[in-house]
Amino acid sequence: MQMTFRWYGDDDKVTLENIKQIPGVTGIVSAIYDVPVGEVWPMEKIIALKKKIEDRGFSFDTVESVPVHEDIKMGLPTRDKLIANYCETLKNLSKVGIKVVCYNFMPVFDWTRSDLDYELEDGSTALIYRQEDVEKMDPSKGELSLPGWDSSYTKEELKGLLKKYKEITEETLWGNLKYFLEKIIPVAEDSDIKMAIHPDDPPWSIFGLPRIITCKKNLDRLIHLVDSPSNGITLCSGSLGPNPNNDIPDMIRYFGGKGKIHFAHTRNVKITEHKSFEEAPHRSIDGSLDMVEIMKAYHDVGFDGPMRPDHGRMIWGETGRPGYGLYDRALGAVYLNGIWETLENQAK
Ligand code: DNO
Repeated sequence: MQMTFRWYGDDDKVTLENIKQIPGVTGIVSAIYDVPVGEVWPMEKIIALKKKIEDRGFSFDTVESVPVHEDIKMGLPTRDKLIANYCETLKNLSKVGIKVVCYNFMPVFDWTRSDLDYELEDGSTALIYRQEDVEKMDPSKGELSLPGWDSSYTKEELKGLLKKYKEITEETLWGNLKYFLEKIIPVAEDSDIKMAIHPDDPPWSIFGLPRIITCKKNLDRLIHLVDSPSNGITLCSGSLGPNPNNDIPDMIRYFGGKGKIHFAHTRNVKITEHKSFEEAPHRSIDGSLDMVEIMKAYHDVGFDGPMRPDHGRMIWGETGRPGYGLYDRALGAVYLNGIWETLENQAK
C-alpha cells in the first residue's frame, strides 16, 4: 500500500509543503482542474503538474479524476467525439507514467451532502447527509451547489440536464457505461493505465437520478462489462459505507482478491439513521465502520496500490475546502499508517 494525499493544485490552501510534513505520505493524487469537462488535457499542463509534484519529493501515479462528460453518461450522439477526447487524455497521461485514473459515472452530481459544516459535539464541523433534508432540496432551482459538483452549468442548463435524465433508467445508464468502457478500456490497457470507477456517494438514487455503482452486486457487474485488468474500481469505504448492507471488508477481499481494486479511499462514516450519516473521524470507534478490519482486508489481499485518507472534519479552527482541510485528513493518514504498520509487523 502506498499512502497518498489529494491535492487540488495551486489553488489549494493545503500546500505540497504542508503535505510533505505528514509522516508516511509519499504520493500525491491530483488532476488538471482548468480544462473544461470533455476536452483533451494538454501535455504541457500534465508535464507541469507532474514536475511540481515530483520537485517536492512526491510520486505522482494516480489521477483523481478525469471527469466523464454528461453526454457520454446520457448516450447522446456527441459522445463519440467526447470519448475520443477521453482516450487522448489517457494516452497523454500515460506518457508521463500515470498508472491509475479515477472517474465516476454519477449523473450530474458527484458526492452530495445536506450540510457542509455541521457542528459535532467536540466543536469540530463535519459533512453530513440527512435524507429528509435532501428530499426538500430542489437542484433545478440552481440555488444548490456542493464542492464536488460541476459548477459550470447555468441554471437553465442544469434544468435541461435534469429533464433529459428523466428518460434515463438505470439500465440505460448501464448500457451507456458499457459503451464508454468498450471504447476506453482497450486504450487504457495499451497505455498501461488502470481505470478505477468511484462508487456513487451516497450509494442510492438522489433527486430521482439513476445511480448504479452502489453495491457489491453492481460492482461485480461493472468489472464484467469489459473483461480487462484495466477495468477496476476505487474502493471508497465512506461512499459505500452509509448502506449497512455493504460489507466493506468482504468487498475488499472479493474485489481485491481479483486484483480489481486500483485505488483505495479509506474513511469512516457514522450512520445516524436510515439513509442518514455523518462523516466521522477516521477511527473505528468514532463511526460505523470497522477500520481495522478494513485495513486487515487490504493487507490480506496484498493490496499494493495507492490509498488515501478521505474527507476530514474541520478542526483547530481550520477553514477551507469542505472535506479537504489539512489537519483531520493528516490525522487520518497517520492513523491508517499506524494500523498498516501493526499488520506488517504481525505478518513478520
Ligand atoms: C469525493 C471524491 C469524489 C471523487 C470523484 C471521482 O470527495 O472522492 O469527488 O473524486 O467521484 O470521479
